[in-house]
Amino acid sequence: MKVLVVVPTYNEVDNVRPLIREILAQGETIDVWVADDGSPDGTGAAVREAMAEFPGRVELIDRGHKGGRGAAVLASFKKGLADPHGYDIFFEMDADFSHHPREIPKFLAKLQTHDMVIGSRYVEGGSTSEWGAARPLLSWMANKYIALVAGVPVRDTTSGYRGYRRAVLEQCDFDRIKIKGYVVHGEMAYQAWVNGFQLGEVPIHFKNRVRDASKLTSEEIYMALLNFALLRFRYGFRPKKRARPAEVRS
Ligand SMILES: Nc1nc2c(ncn2[C@@H]2O[C@H](COP(=O)(O)OP(=O)(O)OP(=O)(O)O)[C@@H](O)[C@H]2O)c(=O)[nH]1
Ligand SMILES: [Mg+2]
Repeated sequence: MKVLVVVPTYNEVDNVRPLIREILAQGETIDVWVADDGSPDGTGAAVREAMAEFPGRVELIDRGHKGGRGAAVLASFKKGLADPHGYDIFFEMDADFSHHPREIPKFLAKLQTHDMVIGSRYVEGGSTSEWGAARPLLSWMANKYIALVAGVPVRDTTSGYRGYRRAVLEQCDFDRIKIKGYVVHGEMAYQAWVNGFQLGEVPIHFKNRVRDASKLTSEEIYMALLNFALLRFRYGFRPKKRARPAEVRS
């Protein structure tokens, strides 16, 4: 089973190499693509060093200018689907160790019976750390809101740590995803669900890096709330019928 882990980066020079090492240590059939938006801190150069350290297992997708996490990941998935390696499983995860690579085997186990697996802070065993009061509340409320207006049967729709079977991404209509902020995660999950795929969650520990303030603007928040409310009308209310996933060969 060939696995591709996509890591979006913007100014992650200190994290990216240690992260690549930890991801590759999770299995011999795992490759890593770093989708960097021309980070001024030299993240790209650090990735090139990792490419020399692990020949054939690491790629740099240099996108040149800052275009947002979501856009970088979607572009990498498109490229990954067309890649001759024929990847069976795709992951996305943050570069700042908020998402720890040691959780990857747990995702892979669940992907034996599910099409898309979300690393969840809000299922039993999941947790977060180092957060102030505002952000966990905002995140929790956002997830409750999404559950209410969109009805996707997962607890942590906004989590950016996830694994997809190839078929889920092949069916995904990337070009319909217009807003490239934090709603990308909700919209991808909605598309997977409406396309009839089996969604699952594994508990993760989300370790937040210490930062002064939330980078979300109020405009981004309003646009996200509106977009979630429209998902049902844009994509339909009910999942298509689809045969249950076959066991993936390992
Ligand atoms: N390619 C790309 N990656 C990005 C961009 N913005 C953020 N990222 C990456 O996306 C991931 C999540 O971004 P973070 O900055 O950690 O966002 P956050 O977790 O909400 O905020 P923090 O509290 O700062 O950690 C990290 O790996 C970032 O390097 C971007 O514009 N382009
Ligand atoms: Mg982060």
